[in-house]
Amino acid sequence: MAKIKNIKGRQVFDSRGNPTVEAEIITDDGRYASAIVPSGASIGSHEAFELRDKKNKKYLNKSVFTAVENINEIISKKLNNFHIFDQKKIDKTLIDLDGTTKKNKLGANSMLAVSIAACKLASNCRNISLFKHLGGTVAKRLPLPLMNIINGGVHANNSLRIQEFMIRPEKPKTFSEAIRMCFLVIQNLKTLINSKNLSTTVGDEGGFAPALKKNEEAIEFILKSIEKSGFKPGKDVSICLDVASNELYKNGKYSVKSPKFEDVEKTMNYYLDLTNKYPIQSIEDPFSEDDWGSWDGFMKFLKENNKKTQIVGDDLFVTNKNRLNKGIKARIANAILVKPNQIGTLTETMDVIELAHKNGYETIISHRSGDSEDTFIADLAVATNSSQIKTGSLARSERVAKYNRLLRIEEELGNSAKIAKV
Ligand code: 2PG
Ligand code: MG
Repeated sequence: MAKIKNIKGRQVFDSRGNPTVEAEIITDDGRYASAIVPSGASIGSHEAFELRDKKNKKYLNKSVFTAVENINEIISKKLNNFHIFDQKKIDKTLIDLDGTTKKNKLGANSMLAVSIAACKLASNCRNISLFKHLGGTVAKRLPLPLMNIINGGVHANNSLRIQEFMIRPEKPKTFSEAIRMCFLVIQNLKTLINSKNLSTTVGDEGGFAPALKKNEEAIEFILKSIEKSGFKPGKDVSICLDVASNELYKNGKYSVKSPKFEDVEKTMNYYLDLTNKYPIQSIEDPFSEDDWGSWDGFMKFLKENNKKTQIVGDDLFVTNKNRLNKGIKARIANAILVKPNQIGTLTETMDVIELAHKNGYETIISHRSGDSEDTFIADLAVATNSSQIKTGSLARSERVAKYNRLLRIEEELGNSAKIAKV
């Protein structure tokens, strides 16, 4: 069985041009694999720690040389000779080596790069696809894409309050059909935005970032594009939002509708108005990470109003099993966004997904707004039978790479490929 011979860390760059960590592992029989970790802009305060060099002026304090050194000097020595198939042992050793709850010592960026590279290398050694290595023979279901086609909030240079305006194809027969549907909507959206003399340059996640002010304007644009593509809004293609409301929260109030802060009741009513008026089927982070009372109230409020909206916890749960466990008991959401770098190892990520599925939660595997050519999350989505993947628009290679990987997976699965339903 192949053993780890060497682990090498290096600083590379992400899609925003910021430094990030890459780890490369080599086995004693000469095989190797590498992984690059992503980085967020709207970061939950309960996320695992991302280690950056606070005193490196040459890189505006954004370099990751300490995290790289942790890989080369500490992790590499500790994991030397470990069996490459022993993912759980590798991850547990990383966790113990760090010894802190938030991975403050080694940095979640150094740990995750190694954890994912190990998984990739194990699949190389078995000569099977990553999704099969990780998910076994039952991994046959492609996720529905949640495509972020208009960018706002901290991901764009416009005044849109809501961070992500997404589309989700409903009941496509195949993944390639789902992508074709998104492609059409995006092309029509581009024409429509152009026709209003607005810019079609894109934001951090590849969605357009026109200088719109009101959330409703963005939604109307998307609605028209869905119709222009020959689809029925809500039936063929629905609209999904990531409010990322941590960024819009101050002293118990929210500025979701406009820059003016409003109380929770008004904010809830605003969401209800939006879902009544538009085919919105999913809302992520409608309330801030520690405002659990509002999340709880919102779930009850939606039930009273007969709404079956998917309510997704991102900054709320931060891919953390303890927070998800509490959330399940408190019934404050029905879906979780899964970002491996929020927690720092693959094993912990898999555990969170398992817990979510056991409790009837939908899982949405997600990129970060600063991402890379690494396509690991595409395989992860199939391996874990997750119903959705959120990885930006059909633009910017770091986003498209994940969709292209899923197209290849669908092809590899051939007749046995299925697509998720929600
Ligand atoms: C989010 C993510 C990804 P960021 O809020 O869901 O879209 O953004 O990586 O900036 O946290
Ligand atoms: Mg989010």
